[in-house]
Amino acid sequence: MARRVLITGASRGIGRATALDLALNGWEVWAVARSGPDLEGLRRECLAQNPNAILDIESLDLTAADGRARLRERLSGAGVTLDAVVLNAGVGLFKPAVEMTERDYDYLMDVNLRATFFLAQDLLPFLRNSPCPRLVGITSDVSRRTFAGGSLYCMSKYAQDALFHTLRKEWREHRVRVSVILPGLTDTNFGDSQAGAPHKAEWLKPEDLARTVRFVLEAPDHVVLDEVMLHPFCQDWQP
Ligand code: NJP
Repeated sequence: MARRVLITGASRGIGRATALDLALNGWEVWAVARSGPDLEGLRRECLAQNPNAILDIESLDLTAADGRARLRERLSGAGVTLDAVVLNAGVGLFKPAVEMTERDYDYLMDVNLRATFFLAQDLLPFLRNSPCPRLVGITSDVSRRTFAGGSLYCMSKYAQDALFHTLRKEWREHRVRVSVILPGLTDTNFGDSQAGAPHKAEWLKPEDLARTVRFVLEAPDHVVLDEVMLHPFCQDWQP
């Protein structure tokens, strides 16, 4: 039977590539993001490549409690058991800390922290009946380093790292294998940047992350990849 995975932030970038890769490799995918048209485009592309692929889409704002409640109800109503959850949605905002406003703070923390925290709380129970449940957090190499202009973003990624490591301990008794993937520079539209810009030519591609997520999800049952950090070779990573 096909395994079922829910992926957040699936309308573009890393989440989209991951949803497509998993759906084309035999997973049943629930793809979640705000942009309905982008999710429709993802489904069309997926079915064009394999008409038998299963890719459901759910358009909602993860920062809205009623949106998250709708997702919960839809999963409960359909009697869904999930085998994996990939919490990937995230936003970035980069400027000196002294220039950050409370609005900036709320915008970034609402997605990266509040939504990630409450989604984990909402979705982990749907993993309970899976024979080999897995939770994957797409965090960042800035869960382990800081850089000028990245105060709020680095804070949010350090905190996500703490959350996933805590969940690993709390959900061990339910056999949930919790992994974090910590990417370096990746060529997407992240933080309002331009995917495909010339200076990103040597960066990781979303497909590199997609392959990594599948490797983590398809590890033998007795294996958990606690952490996977990956960088483009051009990025000289230092903690
Ligand atoms: O970003 P991007 P990436 N409700 O902007 C969704 C981490 N990372 O793929 O709602 C629901 O292309 C948004 O969908 P939409 C990074 O921190 C990246 O690069 O339609 N969904 C879109 O699908 C993040 O955690 C780099 O706008 C919401 C997705 O999130 C993850 O990788 C380096 C939402 C963002 O797609 C994916 O980033 C690194 C909301 N309120 C870590 N807000 C990098 N790119 O260099 C956003 O170390 N989304």
